[in-house]
Amino acid sequence: MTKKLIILFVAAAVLLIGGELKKQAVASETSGQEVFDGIPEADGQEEFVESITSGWVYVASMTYNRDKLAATTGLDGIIYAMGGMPNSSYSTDAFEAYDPDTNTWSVKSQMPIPRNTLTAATGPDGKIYAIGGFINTVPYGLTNRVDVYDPATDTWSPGNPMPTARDWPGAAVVDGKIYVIGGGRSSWKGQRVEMYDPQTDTWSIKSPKPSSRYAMGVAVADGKIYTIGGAVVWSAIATTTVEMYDPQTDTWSTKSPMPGARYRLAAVTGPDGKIYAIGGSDGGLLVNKVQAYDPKTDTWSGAPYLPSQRWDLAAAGSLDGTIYAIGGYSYNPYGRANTVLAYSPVRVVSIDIKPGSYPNSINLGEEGLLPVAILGTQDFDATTIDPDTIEIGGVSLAERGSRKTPKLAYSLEDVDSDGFTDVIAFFDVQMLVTDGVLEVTTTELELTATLDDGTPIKGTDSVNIVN
Ligand SMILES: [Ca+2]
Ligand SMILES: [Ca+2]
Repeated sequence: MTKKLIILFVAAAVLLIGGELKKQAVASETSGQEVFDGIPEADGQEEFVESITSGWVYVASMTYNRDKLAATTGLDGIIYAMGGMPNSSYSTDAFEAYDPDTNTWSVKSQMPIPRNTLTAATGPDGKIYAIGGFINTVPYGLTNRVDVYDPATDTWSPGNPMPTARDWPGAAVVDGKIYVIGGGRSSWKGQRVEMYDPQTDTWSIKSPKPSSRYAMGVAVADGKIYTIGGAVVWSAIATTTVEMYDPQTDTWSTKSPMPGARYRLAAVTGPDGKIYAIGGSDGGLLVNKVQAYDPKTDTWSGAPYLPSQRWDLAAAGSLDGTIYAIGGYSYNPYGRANTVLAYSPVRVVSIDIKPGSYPNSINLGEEGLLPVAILGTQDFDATTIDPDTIEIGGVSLAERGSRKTPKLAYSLEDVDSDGFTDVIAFFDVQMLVTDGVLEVTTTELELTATLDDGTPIKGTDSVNIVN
């Protein structure tokens, strides 16, 4: 990926939009809700940020514009977006579902009560939990309310409320339990961890988070919960803090800080196991920053930036590994957004089924191995592919050698003589047929694998089934 250094002249940006922002801040204050919601004065300093050429694309927009919403992915891969604010004074009960396969949003039964700065989680039963937040109507204020949506019936029912009323919390699900972390408007609430067990319909209080924060990014990787950034409670002072919660031991530990403080951001785990921290504010200005945290190495790396600044957004991932930045308050177009951006951390590479020949004819009855070349290029070192992870439709590499000491069937060679080493992977044709990957109607195969550094790759090529 090409790295490009862009220089943001923040002072100029403030001159262009400062007037609008001040208006926004005043409106928020007069609503009586978000006394810290005004965007702090910029310091006028130039800021230098490193950005990677954007890999984000706009997908279908929601029906309703809003910020301070929540989103979660259902067990069936449908992404649900709920609540938030369509303007600076009121909340919305809007509830919409996105199907990544068809790239369509559909409006579902509205939430029982409009609210914003809530959080959301998907239970092990496939139900969608809308948790906490702020209600602008009656009963006004922070809420401990939990509403439960059943996708099977498109209906809401009241859930067991959480012990502590909080806005701006984060939620995560591990082993079928829902953890609600931080938020609220007092120091102890910002450290609060409460766990809901849907099986017993009970809440329990867990070890407090070391630092008190709200408006963090929260995501799960490998059974641990990561809380990223956020602000010191009731201060709007953004932080770089990363703290990890281990539900098995009920303990917290501090991890490598995010490069640059941010709050009112969103976080979601990608198919590469990295947690993407998206947008938010550095405490002075909205940012379009996206950075990736690798829990395996406790390190941060760059990721494609959003096309424009955005905060109070929601994020969710689809089953195919695409991550989505949903709604929020955006600089372009300016205001509360219904727009949705998608990014796939999966790297697309070139493959050649039956290297050097075409049209890649396969007889479904043939015994033997199907060779597939994964082609190296100047930008892609094919020798960094982990052979254990190479698959087509869930079928791994064939094995060769003795039964006692089988080896995965692959070789390294420059099959297309372009000077870059390629991986030739061999698959058992009958295994592909048995597993339903190869059928009479198959016209294309997709190969997937993972590089040594965890980056997922995929490539597709056509096949011609002959009988
Ligand atoms: Ca070929
Ligand atoms: Ca080559």
